[in-house]
Amino acid sequence: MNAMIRDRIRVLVGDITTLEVDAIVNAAKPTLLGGGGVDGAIHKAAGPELLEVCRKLKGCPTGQAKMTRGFRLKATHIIHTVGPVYSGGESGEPELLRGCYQNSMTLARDHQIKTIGFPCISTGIYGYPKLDACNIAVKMVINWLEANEFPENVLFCCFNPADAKIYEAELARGH
Ligand code: AR6
Repeated sequence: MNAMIRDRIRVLVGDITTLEVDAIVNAAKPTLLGGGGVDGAIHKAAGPELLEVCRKLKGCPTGQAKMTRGFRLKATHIIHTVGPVYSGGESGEPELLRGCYQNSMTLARDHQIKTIGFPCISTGIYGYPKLDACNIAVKMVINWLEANEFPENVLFCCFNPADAKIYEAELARGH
């Protein structure tokens, strides 16, 4: 990875609902009707209008992504993507997780989003091993940024310092 690409990627520790960016990504469930983890936090912070709009989306298949406004969030948009439930890694989980990043980045590019913030999709309730998930996220994002002008910047918003260390180490490896 060259320095220009590395400059477009940041690793943060914090609550993704507080980010003032063009889009944050939600690690949602297929119904898109809210849940626990980051999904619950985003729905709580965005307010009840988000749930109303999500009902009209009629769900989202695993690995795909759909976009809404951010409502009461500081983020302008929310990209809702559904990560795979990890069940050993032999059931297409890597491809599906890659799809989450790819389809989120595609939506961001198509809406000329400058800055997008990702949580560590699937690595909480869905049980994806953190290092493997990080490897997929970082590789996909680097490849994307090498080929696309938008989004200009990508934030990996980790909920705790241990997760951020995994991302920093993976980025330092360069790919
Ligand atoms: N900001 C940033 N990251 C967060 C936050 C937050 N406010 N809260 C949690 N995380 P998870 P999944 C991190 O479980 O594994 C929901 O019920 C968390 O530490 O939220 O994709 C949905 O409705 C972890 O690193 O999502 C689905 O049913 C990461 O976010 C299911 O959980 C993802 O953890 C999705 O499971």
